[in-house]
Amino acid sequence: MLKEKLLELRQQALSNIDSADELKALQEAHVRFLGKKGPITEILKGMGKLSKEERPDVGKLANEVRQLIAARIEEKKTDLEARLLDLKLESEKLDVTLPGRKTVPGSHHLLASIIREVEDLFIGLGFSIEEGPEVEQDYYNFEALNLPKDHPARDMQDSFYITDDILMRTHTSPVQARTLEKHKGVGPVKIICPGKVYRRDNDDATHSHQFMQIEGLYVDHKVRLSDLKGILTVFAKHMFGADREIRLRPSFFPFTEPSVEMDISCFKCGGHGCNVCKGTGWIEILGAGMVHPNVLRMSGFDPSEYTGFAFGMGPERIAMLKYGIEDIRHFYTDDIRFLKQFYRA
Ligand code: 2NL
Repeated sequence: MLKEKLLELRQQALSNIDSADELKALQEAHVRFLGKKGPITEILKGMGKLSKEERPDVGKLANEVRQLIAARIEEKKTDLEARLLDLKLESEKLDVTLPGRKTVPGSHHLLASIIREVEDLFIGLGFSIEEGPEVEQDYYNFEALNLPKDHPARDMQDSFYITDDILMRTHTSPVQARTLEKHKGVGPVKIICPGKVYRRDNDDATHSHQFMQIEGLYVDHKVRLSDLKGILTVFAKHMFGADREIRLRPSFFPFTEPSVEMDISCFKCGGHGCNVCKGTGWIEILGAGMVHPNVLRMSGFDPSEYTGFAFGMGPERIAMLKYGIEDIRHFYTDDIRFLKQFYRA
């Protein structure tokens, strides 16, 4: 009886093990046939109840069956593990001969490149770069620049106000006023101030409520309008070609006296008249002038000892002219197809 049962168990166990295709099934077979509560353990435990004649035969067979099952499980386990490893190796195979994925190198934004170009030129001319806060006091943005409260020129530079006295700067001039103040009446001050500025404007092809400005300031003994003209000529040739000529037209800014507007000879037609210069041969590039004595005085400089020139330009305008861009919003809407055209190494 027991011998037949053991042979049957052996049969069951071996076919169970043979058909196992997961390690988990093997573990289950181990518990089921060889576990503490399994049938073979039960039989071995009940040996005492057997007759003396039966005992050795049944005991021997039970042990043999147990060892056979254990050995077969071990064998199958080694087998399965090898097969699983093969599958894993196959699925994780790497073809090291495949060509690599190309990384797309980034680049500066066109405006950043223009600003860098202007900075590099002026650093070469002995200027240094100054930066300052975009959230600014009314005093530095307007008062210190000869734009007292209720001055009509404030209308052209309506801003975003944080409080009655704090606003988003409408130009980078407050950085220059702050720098002058820091020098405590002792020149020279020779700086370039690039940065973001804000105006309460409705965005369209030529207006943006946020845009860039680059201003320059040179204050020293005996700085003259002819110095301004010389520096601006160098600038025009550097940015728009060695053949450029400049002309200054009288203008008005509250913080300079006299004030001028600078044109360059058209880089497309050379001055004969075309669509870029609207037939005039000249293109307006920037505003400038001799620093107003009131501005010098308010920032701690004695206008009888010091004079200076200042200029301000919009890098968007320079980029639009240089590359024929018709809409200022292209700079700020991050369309990669636009930006990509100006990638530089
Ligand atoms: C323009 C004109 C200009 C200035 C900016 C300036 C700054 C100080 C003193 C005097 Cl601290 N002037 N800046 C002067 C003239 C013109 O900008 O049309 N910019 C886009």
